[in-house]
Amino acid sequence: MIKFYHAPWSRSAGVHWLLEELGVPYETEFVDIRAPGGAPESYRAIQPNKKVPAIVHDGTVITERAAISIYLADSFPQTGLAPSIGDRARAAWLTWLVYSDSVFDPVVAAKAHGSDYMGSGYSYGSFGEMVDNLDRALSSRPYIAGDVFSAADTQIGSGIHYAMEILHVLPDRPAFKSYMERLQARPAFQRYAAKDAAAAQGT
Ligand SMILES: N[C@@H](CCC(=O)N[C@@H](CS)C(=O)NCC(=O)O)C(=O)O
Repeated sequence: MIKFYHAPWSRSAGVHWLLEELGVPYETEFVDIRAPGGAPESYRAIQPNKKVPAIVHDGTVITERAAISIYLADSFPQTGLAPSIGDRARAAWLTWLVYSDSVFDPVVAAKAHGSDYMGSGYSYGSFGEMVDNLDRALSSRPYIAGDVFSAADTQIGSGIHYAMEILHVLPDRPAFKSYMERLQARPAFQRYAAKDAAAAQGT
């Protein structure tokens, strides 16, 4: 059984969407990250920084979005959301899946808070470099890692969705808009979004 530690409208969105894409049973445990003082101290036993998401799969804890996404997609190979080990397609898949947290997210967060690349002492590049990299990739193929939808799309797609719709920091490039239209048409995207909206409204 999978237990999913989650907060609606947060960085756990991509994993929530991935769970819906996988179509496997999971149980959601809501974590109140917005409470004064953050999530309860007891949650540190699951996620050492008290952040969402986290997963417990048959007693095994896994944290960090990229790691969770790789773990889940590899654990359910029949869903086709990960190229198999040994397949060269895994190179682009892993690259984008990790880029999402190591470059895209910090660059977007810095932009939303009014700063940009602060020099080579930081591991992520500039906002402009990131946007152009993403634009080149999404202008050349339907999905971020190639011709097939995968767990790299739930990672980067959930980030683009948040950056465009909520933070309004990503430019309205045609490649971003058509990519998001493709992703938002997916029944699993619509299911996770509806569940998050209901949870956020306490219904
Ligand atoms: N590095 C973590 C970051 C997750 C993260 O930033 N989660 C936010 C949700 S938007 C959180 O739980 N924040 C609560 C807090 O910092 O107290 C991951 O990729 O899983």
